[in-house]
Amino acid sequence: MAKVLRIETTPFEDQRPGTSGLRKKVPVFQKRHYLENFVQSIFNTIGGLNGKTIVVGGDGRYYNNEAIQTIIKMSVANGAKKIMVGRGGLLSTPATSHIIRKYGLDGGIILSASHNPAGPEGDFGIKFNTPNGGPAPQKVTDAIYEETLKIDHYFILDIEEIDVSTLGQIQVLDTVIEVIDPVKDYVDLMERLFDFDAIQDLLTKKGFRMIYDGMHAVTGPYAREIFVNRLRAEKGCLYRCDPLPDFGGGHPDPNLTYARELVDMLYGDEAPDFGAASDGDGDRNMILGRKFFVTPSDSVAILAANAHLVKAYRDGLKGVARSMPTSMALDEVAHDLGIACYETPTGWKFFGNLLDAGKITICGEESFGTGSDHVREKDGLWAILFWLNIIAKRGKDVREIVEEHWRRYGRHYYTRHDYEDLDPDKAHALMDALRVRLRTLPGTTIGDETVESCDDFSYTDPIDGSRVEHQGIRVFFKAKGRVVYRLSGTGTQGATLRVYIERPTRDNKQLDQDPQAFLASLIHAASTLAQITERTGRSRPSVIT
Ligand code: VG1
Ligand code: CO
Repeated sequence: MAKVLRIETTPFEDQRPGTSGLRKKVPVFQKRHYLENFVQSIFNTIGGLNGKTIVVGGDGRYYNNEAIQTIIKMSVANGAKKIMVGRGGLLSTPATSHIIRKYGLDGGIILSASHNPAGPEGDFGIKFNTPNGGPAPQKVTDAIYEETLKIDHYFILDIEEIDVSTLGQIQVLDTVIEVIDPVKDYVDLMERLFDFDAIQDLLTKKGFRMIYDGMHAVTGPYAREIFVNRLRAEKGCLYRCDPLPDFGGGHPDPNLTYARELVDMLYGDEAPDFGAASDGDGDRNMILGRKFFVTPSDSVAILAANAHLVKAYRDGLKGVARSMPTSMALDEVAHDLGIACYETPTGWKFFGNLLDAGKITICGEESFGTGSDHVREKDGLWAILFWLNIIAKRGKDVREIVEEHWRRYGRHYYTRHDYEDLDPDKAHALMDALRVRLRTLPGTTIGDETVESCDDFSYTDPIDGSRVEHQGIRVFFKAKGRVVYRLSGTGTQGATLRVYIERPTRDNKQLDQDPQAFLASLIHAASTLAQITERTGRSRPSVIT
């Protein structure tokens, strides 16, 4: 007979959630009481779990199974009415968001460190989503953190492993544990949003060839159901679609650096027409055409401009939003459509209120994240289906669609330079030094670039009035162009400095340049202004996207 145990514990000082939940190395999560303290702190913050229903699932990475068992046992011990679990402990981030909304749950726990590498020495993460299906807003994550600093006990069940490999319900004490199909509800939703007949036509009849890279992460089974079972594409379109606990040793981040094999296929001889990838937990996407890469900032703008072609959005968009460092390509489209474009801090949690209030329909981030009001997370496969839907309706290829867009709205050249694994003290000192100089920077000239204005981005949520500060330093240049500096809030090792560089042009003769070359003088100004080499010892970024 299962018995509820009350376990005495002491707080950990380092459980403050970052941009997207709590992320740490696996050995940190394996410390005695570490995961339990955080989970109990979530439960305490939402007023206990008594009589409530939540969902739990993860991206299948190393330690997923152990964590799922712990969370189930703690949910029962805390008196949950029901806990839904993705079969095998798997659920993509957007699918979890959908499940919370569809079944009107009290929340959900997502186990993932997204695109960070996995394995015994890799990363693990945990995130709480609220009843709207979205990541907990700042005031909730702050409250969870406060709770972790005072926690002195938690509840857990003394019971053997619970089988989560077969669909069905089991009753333990007052709680129903229901193992659900992680794929079906989500794919049904996609089928309602998009024109599957038109996409099937594209994928089967017209000799169009696509390839989808699951990066050995959570989306493999979703992609198989969508592309092969429902859309009848050939099985060969699925690449790395079997989830592995270490993601095959890879870094499941869909970008030009970490999805190298896919990029090589799309740039090789006999390249397919369309290539796409998603990240560890299925919320990011990368879109490629034949010998062509679509920047995420362009992608969200193009989806917005073509949304009327898609079933779910044919009546128009209420508004759009982008994170502050995302390029202003989306603003051009919003302007043209006569709708609002909101600028939020980095992190999906800031879109939640705007979506809930019906202010926006589509939103996105430069970090390969795009989504809409269909869920409250960014959604990789959704973005990919959206692109396929547009291609099917317009009968043009990726390159043509993007180039036409540039001719109409101008092109926003864009790049992000990341300096990873920096000494945190040095990285903070660099940001502090910039902050101190904010008043004196305007007028400064570096090479061809002169600073016009600059600020430290703060944001007041238009719906609930909550305010956050220090969300990144923005520097605007006289010759149109912008550089943004911020420190990452998702890493687990050292600090990562992100430098975002953007310059728009409406000159039709300038549309086919290499972004690094086009942006060279701004890139130079960006690194000189912040004294990146002197302060970090790095002469070049570790990753360029
Ligand atoms: C990064 C991205 C941000 C994204 C976040 C979570 O955060 O820049 O845009 O929302 O990751 O994405 P940061 O703080 O490291 O810059 V995911 O797919 O890791 O949940
Ligand atoms: Co992710």
